[in-house]
Amino acid sequence: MARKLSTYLRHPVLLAGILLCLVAVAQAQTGNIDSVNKWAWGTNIGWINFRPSHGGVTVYEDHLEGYAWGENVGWIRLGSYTGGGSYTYANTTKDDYGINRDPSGNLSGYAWGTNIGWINFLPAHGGVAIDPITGSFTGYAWGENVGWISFKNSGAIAYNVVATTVIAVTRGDVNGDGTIDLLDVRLCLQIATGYLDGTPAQRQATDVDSDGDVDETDAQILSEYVIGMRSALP
Ligand SMILES: [Ca+2]
Ligand SMILES: [Ca+2]
Ligand SMILES: [Ca+2]
Repeated sequence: MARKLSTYLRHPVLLAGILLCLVAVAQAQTGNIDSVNKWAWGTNIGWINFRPSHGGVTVYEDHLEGYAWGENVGWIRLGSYTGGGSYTYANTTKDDYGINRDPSGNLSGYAWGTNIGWINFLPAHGGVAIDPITGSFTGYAWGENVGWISFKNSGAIAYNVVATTVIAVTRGDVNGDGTIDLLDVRLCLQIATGYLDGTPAQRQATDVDSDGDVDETDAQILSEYVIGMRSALP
């Protein structure tokens, strides 16, 4: 027999658990798109907000989840999955659709607009990517009923969709492309010297000696590893 809600409310541990769940749901809905740089532009449908109230898009390492809001077209869902972590959409049935992200940041797959149908993130003559370094979306998606949707413009009317906490990078792979090479050494040096800030995940990946900071020692260790003087990271 189901317990009454009042039973849970009298039990402080259960109540704390319920509250934690509610907080987790609220955070998941907010997503990880920047609170200012959250706008895409549809040629025929106007602004699309990737961090709307009561919604929000989350960029995970290999897929996207959540909802964007089109001012003229309503909710646009970036994927049918809601579990976070690692996931790849098949995009072969209406129950398993969404946007995938490859290790270089290129997107593919379909979003679904309640009022506008499928939106292809890897159309002919277009395509969308998320820069692994900056989290910036670039390029064009294609809505079957609404035409082009643009994610960045630096002209008179500047806009961009930018993810804030992008990628769970592995140690040493600073740009999150799946290999550890000289590009990562360069990024490590740029972060160590303060030329780049890096995202929290990148700073974590760059701290190869795991002492909590990013400095020349990390750059030295990483470069020794890349040129073969070390067989493993510490
Ligand atoms: Ca790399
Ligand atoms: Ca360090
Ligand atoms: Ca150090």
